[in-house]
Amino acid sequence: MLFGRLHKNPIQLPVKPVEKWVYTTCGYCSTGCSIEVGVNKAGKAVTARGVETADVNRGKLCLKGIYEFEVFESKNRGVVPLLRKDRSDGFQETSWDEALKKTASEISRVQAIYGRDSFAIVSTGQIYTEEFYTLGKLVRAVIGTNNYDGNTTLCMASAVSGYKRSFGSDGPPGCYDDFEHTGCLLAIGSNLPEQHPIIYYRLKEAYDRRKFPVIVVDPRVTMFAQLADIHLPITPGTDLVLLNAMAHVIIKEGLEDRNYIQTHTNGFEAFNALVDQYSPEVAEPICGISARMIRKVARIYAEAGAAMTIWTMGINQSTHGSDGVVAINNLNLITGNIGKPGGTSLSITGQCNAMGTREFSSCSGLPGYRLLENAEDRAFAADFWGVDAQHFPEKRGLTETDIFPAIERGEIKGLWLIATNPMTSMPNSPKIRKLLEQLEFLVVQDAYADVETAESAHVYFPAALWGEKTGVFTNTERRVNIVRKVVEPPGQAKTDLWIFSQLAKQFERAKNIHFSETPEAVFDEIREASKGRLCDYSGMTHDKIEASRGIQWPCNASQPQGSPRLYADGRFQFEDGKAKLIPLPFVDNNEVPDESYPFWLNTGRLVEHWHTRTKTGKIGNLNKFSPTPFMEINPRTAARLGIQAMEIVRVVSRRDSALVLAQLTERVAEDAIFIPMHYYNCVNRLVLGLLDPYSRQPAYKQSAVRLERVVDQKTAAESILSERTY
Ligand SMILES: Nc1nc2c(c(=O)[nH]1)N[C@H]1C(S)=C(S)[C@@H](COP(=O)(O)OP(=O)(O)OC[C@H]3O[C@@H](n4cnc5c(=O)[nH]c(N)nc54)[C@H](O)[C@@H]3O)O[C@H]1N2
Ligand SMILES: Nc1nc2c(c(=O)[nH]1)N[C@H]1C(S)=C(S)[C@@H](COP(=O)(O)OP(=O)(O)OC[C@H]3O[C@@H](n4cnc5c(=O)[nH]c(N)nc54)[C@H](O)[C@@H]3O)O[C@H]1N2
Ligand code: SF4
Ligand SMILES: [Mo]
Repeated sequence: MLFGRLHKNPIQLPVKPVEKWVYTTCGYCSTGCSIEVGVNKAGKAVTARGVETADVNRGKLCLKGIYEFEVFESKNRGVVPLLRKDRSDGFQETSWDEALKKTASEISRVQAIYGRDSFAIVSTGQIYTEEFYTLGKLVRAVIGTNNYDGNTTLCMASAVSGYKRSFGSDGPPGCYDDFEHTGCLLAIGSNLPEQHPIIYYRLKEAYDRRKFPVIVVDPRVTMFAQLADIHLPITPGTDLVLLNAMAHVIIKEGLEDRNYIQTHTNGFEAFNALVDQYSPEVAEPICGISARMIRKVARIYAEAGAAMTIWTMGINQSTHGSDGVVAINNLNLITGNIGKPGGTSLSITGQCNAMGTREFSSCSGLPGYRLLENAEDRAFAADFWGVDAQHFPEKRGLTETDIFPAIERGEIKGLWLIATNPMTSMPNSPKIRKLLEQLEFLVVQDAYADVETAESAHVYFPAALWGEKTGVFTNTERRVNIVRKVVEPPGQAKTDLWIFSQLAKQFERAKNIHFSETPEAVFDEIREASKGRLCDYSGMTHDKIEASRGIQWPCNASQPQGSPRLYADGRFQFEDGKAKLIPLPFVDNNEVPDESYPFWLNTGRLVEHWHTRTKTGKIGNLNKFSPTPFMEINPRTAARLGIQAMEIVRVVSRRDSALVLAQLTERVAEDAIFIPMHYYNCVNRLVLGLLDPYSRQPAYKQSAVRLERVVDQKTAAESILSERTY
């Protein structure tokens, strides 16, 4: 039963004549559903279905996956490379050769004048792993800038940082099968039914069979909260205090797993001394959850036999994002819940291939979870690529969120954006536009020519999209799955892989470095580079992946079918094999509501839309559900302020203001509003986006705003409609 309905009424696509079914993996979220796209005699994608034999989705798809084949026909795709001398000129169509030459010469020019790190690159979590690997080689071995990052800093950086601090390496240890074995599921800041509908379906299947407590921690009464056994409507930004208090109760009541702590962890004494200060009575006024309830959930968790925690952006996008992840790991380490069936810390990943970029893009290091900080790792990559190890920096450069301030300071003069749209997704968006305009050279590589960033670009590279090329994605549970090419890219659009390998040819210093040009050949390099690493792909091939409907790494000679879990033997990635228990004092540094800005502004997602809507905004079957920016507001708050349902309201923060429709709903508390992130020139005008000190991820979920009624509704409506409404 999905979403609590007794009789499901699944979406039925009209039956169309299909010549062949092509196996792919969904290119939206990181659930990793297998899709077969039906192609007709004319080579056109006409329908789609979930793959019954795929363990992840077992024939199911959410509405984004069902309609994904419609992206091939969506409007405003980039079909020809574009070039302009300066921003006052219009774009001219150009050849690939010219566009690549111009880009390479501008990169070289900027680096020659201002130094090699003055050219920055920001990529994505949404291209294939083969493409990431090739980009990494181009950046680290050829271009040489250290200011190279991905939009994953906006997304999974806190999870990565937290895993590294606790376990010595990135890599989610659990899997979806853990739902089948768990005795308790704690979900923090994750709206699974809307954002990962098919992971939710897997959870619900297990839950319906075996009823176990599901506890949801979210300030908002999400669909997940409504379906939970216990909902903890936490005060925004205080999850760390709740987690410390749960550990406090567990240790005070002797419910911890002493044996596991002694054998597999370091740091218990200092950790215990810290959580000792966080009694449920101390926590109650900070996180707004009663001491009685904190004791109750701590006991349920510790006594469950096997218990697991999942989390997403409610934890990661916070000033204590990385600490929140470490606190979740602490909780699971003291209860012996890592690497065992049903006992795990499973971050629910965001984008379809946010995992692949972490593994092989060399964004924050070198391929295969290797580190720039480690001489042996640098030597390996140098040897593998045929460059001098001296060429590599000895520590990682700036993250995306530090690259923009560096543009403002004049340290970065050129930028290459690949499959990401910071004009809509970064906090403080009006400032982002100014900074893009300040660059001497901006190149935008995107599947859509109408992406907002292209307005400020000097060069635009039209990219092939999901399903117009072959390659692999890694999902939330470390499962590598393949997307086969379904249709040809439109016009002159080229795969990201082609663009990277052709751009490499423009540089003299790439002459002696080999760039493989087919996804299969790149995959072979990845297999080789990953041998013996935690993210070992050496036992996989494209065909084997398709036949298995995805394989979970590590996959090698001793684990040829892959590995469902990490750390089952309790050996972690630190030198001595032990995990770390880390004391985490709570620092309250958020922007919080006050007299002038009395409401919490919470932001996030809707099931029907994908991020900045470059894709879903153009698919009628998705966009029709919410074509216009809106906020969720509590009906009592609305009544108090005289706001009617569907009235346009001005939301004002210390940064800027935005116009939204009012949707009256009990999903939000009386002192909070929620605005989806999907609309251009909307919520990210308002968000402060303080950064987590470890991960540099922005706190998108906590800002303070006030609400102003708008007298002239007609002009306000025109203003909203003048924005990108698609
Ligand atoms: N339909 C759809 N699905 C998607 C995406 C999409 O754009 N559309 N994007 C994908 C990506 S990249 C990501 S990262 C994931 C995100 O997936 P989720 O993180 O599940 O989605 P969000 O809506 O960003 O935020 C989740 C919840 O965090 C809660 N929250 C806010 N503040 C706090 C807090 O202080 N504490 C706690 N505990 N919770 C808080 C919010 O109320 C919200 O319900 O979704 C992926 N799936
Ligand atoms: N207020 C607020 N802001 C947020 C968030 C939030 O919760 N609240 N969440 C943050 C998070 S978790 C994320 S992940 C970011 C996402 O932010 P972005 O990455 O900026 O958003 P997308 O719309 O996914 O941008 C992807 C771009 O890649 C293009 N594209 C798609 N496929 C391909 C391809 O194969 N090749 C190329 N070259 N281009 C392609 C698309 O057209 C699109 O322009 O937003 C962040 N911003
Ligand atoms: S749950 Fe995620 S991966 Fe599965 S069909 Fe929906 S968007 Fe695609
Ligand atoms: Mo994300």
